Amino acid sequence: MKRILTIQDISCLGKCSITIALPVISAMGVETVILPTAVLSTHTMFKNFTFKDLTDQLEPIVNHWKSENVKFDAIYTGYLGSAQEIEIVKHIFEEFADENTLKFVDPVMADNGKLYAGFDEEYARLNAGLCAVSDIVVPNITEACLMTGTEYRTEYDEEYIKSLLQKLHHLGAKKPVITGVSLLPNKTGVYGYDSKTKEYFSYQNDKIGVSYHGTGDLFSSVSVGCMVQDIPIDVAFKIAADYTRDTIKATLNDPKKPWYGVNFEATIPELVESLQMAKSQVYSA
Ligand code: PXL
Repeated sequence: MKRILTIQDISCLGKCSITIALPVISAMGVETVILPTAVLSTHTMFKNFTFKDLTDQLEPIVNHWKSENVKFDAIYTGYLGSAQEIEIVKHIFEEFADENTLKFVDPVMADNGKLYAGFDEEYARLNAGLCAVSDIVVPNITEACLMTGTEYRTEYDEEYIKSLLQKLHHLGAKKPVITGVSLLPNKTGVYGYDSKTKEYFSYQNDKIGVSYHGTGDLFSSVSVGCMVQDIPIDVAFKIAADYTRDTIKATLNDPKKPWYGVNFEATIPELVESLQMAKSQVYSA
């Protein structure tokens, strides 16, 4: 069985970060080891959330794992609570990742042109340093702009996205992939660059026109859960994008939906089915 280490916060209520990564990646048949960066009562879109920083716990925890000789097939990072944690995560990459370990970085810090509560420009600069040592980095447009010092635009064309990807690549990212890219009025998806083949790739599907917290975490969890099982990157992103879209649709159909997250629990069977289908195609190819 493959094993992923995910490093992000526990938002006790809110359906994001570890409360998405753990159930989703486990349901995909992959062991999920967690390293919590902070414990919050809720995610930061609620008012009056509590925040317990766990920076001082990270090193003792990973040192214990080191003494147990634990290895990971992938390390997936999401919301990190402090600037210092970014530096510790870089050190964890050095200690635990070899050429077979996928380093998947989701530089969660901003959306819609704005940083999330608690983050500043310096944090964005340090996150750029983490992306530099990643294999795959999946910022949204806001995060890509912040890390590359580019002006954020709501109206853009393909050239703008390509130049963001090139800037991310120049930072050091091997495969930068920008999420939430909408090049046609009713479409949204991912646009990436593979520095090995020097090729761009994109996958667009229907735009639903509502945004929910946690959908980025859902997308990243599914993508890394597929990739670690040797599903080709383009298929992995398609499965993740389709699953995220279908989950938003299912949530919209629920009259009792919570405002703070999506009903991913209801669509896990569909995810497992598309994963099985992709695996049978990979293995029979
Ligand atoms: O879904 C990203 C995320 C993760 N963790 C915390 C957040 C957010 C987004 O708002 O607040 C604590």
